[in-house]
Parts: sequence; C-alpha cells; structure tokens
Amino acid sequence: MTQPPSSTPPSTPPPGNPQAAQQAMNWLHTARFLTTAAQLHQLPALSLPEIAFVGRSNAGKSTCINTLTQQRQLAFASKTPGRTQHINLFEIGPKAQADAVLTDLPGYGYAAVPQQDKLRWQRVMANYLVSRPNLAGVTLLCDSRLGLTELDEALLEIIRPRVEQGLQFLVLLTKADKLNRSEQQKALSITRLHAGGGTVKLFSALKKTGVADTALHLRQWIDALPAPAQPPAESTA
Ligand SMILES: Nc1nc2c(ncn2[C@@H]2O[C@H](COP(=O)(O)OP(=O)(O)OP(=O)(O)O)[C@@H](O)[C@H]2O)c(=O)[nH]1
Ligand SMILES: [Mg+2]
Repeated sequence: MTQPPSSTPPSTPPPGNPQAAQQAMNWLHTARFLTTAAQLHQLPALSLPEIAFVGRSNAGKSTCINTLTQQRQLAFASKTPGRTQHINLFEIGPKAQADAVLTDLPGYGYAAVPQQDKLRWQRVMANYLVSRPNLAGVTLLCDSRLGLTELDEALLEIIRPRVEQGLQFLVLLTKADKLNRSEQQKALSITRLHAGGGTVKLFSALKKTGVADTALHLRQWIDALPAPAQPPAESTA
C-alpha cells in the first residue's frame, strides 16, 4: 500500500461555497467498507445511489477515494498497477441511515494482463456501467499526463445512453501535481473537448488539488436525486 509522497498546502482556490464543501468533506469522511465482490453477479442489489470510480489501471482511483474520504487505507492503493482486483463498495452517510455508496473498480488497460483477461474485464465493466440499476454517477479518472485514452473514450461511449437519461459523470485529471500550470490548463482544455461538454477537474491527492471541489460535486449529485419513495404511512384508523 503506497500513498503519494507527503502533502503540501492546497494549490487550487477553495470552491465557491466553502461551508457546503466542508459539509461534503465531512459526509465523505463517514465512509466505511460495505462489501467486496470478485464478480458482478456477487454485488448485492442496493437501493442506495452508487458512485463508481473507474479508469485505467494506476490512474489513482483508490488513492482518490482515500483522499476524498480522508482515510489512509480505506481503498487499497499501490504503485503496482492492477492492485484493485475486486469491486469494493463503501457506504457513506450517518451509520443508521447511509445515503450513498462509493465503488472502487479494478482498472483497465494494464499492459501486463493477458489479452483474454483484459477483454473479460472490459466486458464486466461495460455490463456494470450499463446494468447496475442504482448507478447514479460515474467518476472517470485519468492520469493528467495521458489524458483520455482510447479505452476511456470507449467507456464514455458505453455510458452515453445513460448520461442522456440522467446518469451523472465527471472526469478527474489525476496526479495534477506532475504538471506545471500551463500543462494543467492544456490538459483541461483538451480533455473538456474530448469529454463532450462533461465536467472535467484537475485532481491531486498529493497537493489536495480539486478535493473539496470534487466532494461538493458528488454531494450535489446525491442531493439532486429524487427523494426515495417513503413506505406508506400506517393507518391509525
Ligand atoms: N504524484 C501523485 N501520485 C499519485 C496521485 N494519486 C495516486 N498516485 C500514485 O499512483 C499510484 C496508483 O494509485 P492507485 O490509487 O493505486 O491507482 P488505481 O487507479 O486504484 O490502480 P488500480 O487499482 O491498479 O486500477 C500509487 O503509487 C499512488 O501513490 C497523485 O495525486 N499524485
Ligand atoms: Mg485501485
């Protein structure tokens, strides 16, 4: 388990509504492990809205979850690509009243994986994204130095029909600390073009770039969902 090297002060301005961002950070900090599954059919059916973290192997998905939840080892992060091999679910919200789930998925595109396994995983991913009924949002992470690769663009194509029906999506350009300011701006504008108008943010677990802003963004996804149907009130007659 590796963490990015020790952190330095935030390098991006705080989001427009610092109080709401802090509440969103507090909310994410409540995250706790819910369950793990090696395969799609082993995932429990849930009614809670689910936010998936997807992207190439080594893009920084597990680190992003740890950073957003302000927990060092909630998700398993590592220098070795292909570290996350299961689908891991984390519940958030008050203990007795969880209101969302974060899902850490294994990455795709890792060169050392045999072609057959790669294709199998791509099918599993596609199935998950197309058929998970409670999926409310997708956070696509890509290394800011690479931008969106062919596989990321294929994933965006897969979710397009659901995005048209209201599925939220966000692209995070991770490891932004590896780029200078002008490279960051360039990466942002190119990715925005490729992401077809979707939201794109810079993110660095190391410098805490975009962390509070992303937390607020995810909170707003959940707040924007229709309230869950209440069970019928018991008759007092
Ligand atoms: N410099 C820097 N390194 C980072 C950052 N985020 C993640 N890393 C490093 O990138 C490597 C991969 O991070 P993970 O979070 O394990 O990546 P992942 O996408 O979950 O990888 P898989 O589980 O293999 O798909 C680790 O060595 C992290 O420390 C960041 O913001 N800045
Ligand atoms: Mg991982």
